[in-house]
Amino acid sequence: MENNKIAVVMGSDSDMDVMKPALDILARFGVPYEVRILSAHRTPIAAHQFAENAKNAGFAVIIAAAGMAAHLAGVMAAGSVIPVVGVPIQSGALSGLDALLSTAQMPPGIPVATMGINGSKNAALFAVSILALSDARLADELIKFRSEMGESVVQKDYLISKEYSRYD
Ligand code: RP5
Repeated sequence: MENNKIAVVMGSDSDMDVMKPALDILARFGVPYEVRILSAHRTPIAAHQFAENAKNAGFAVIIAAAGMAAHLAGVMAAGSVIPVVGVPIQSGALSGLDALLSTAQMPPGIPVATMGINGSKNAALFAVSILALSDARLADELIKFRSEMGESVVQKDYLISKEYSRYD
């Protein structure tokens, strides 16, 4: 089976708003994806089974988002050898620092590519860049995406500079 799908898993439906930018990016690049709520703590067996089956199910990358004591990305990485991209979610008393450290500080041997807090857009772009290694269309689309982003910054630079610069 061709592994061309992205799994977007999150610990709670309360993470969904933060994860929507990831889905927008995957849709923009025409990448198929499946969205699941799986919790390392509340549904640990389902989470582990998903990870174990991910490669056979045709997934190329798992994006895993969770807040607080965030172990979901680690569980995904423990259960599968496909790349796992972690998104620490800003929630609870520590506002995401807890999730950032829980997601990033994996023991040697079981890596998680950890994005910034709430970095769902970058997670999707990172996943697309992995797919683009063996997909020329996606590689071209990524170059186009960056070029458009650069052009929009040039445009903003021009407008902001014109409006706010003073030389007297
Ligand atoms: C984590 O706990 C989830 O990923 C979520 O970010 C956080 C809070 O979950 P809820 O209590 O809102 O379901 O497992």
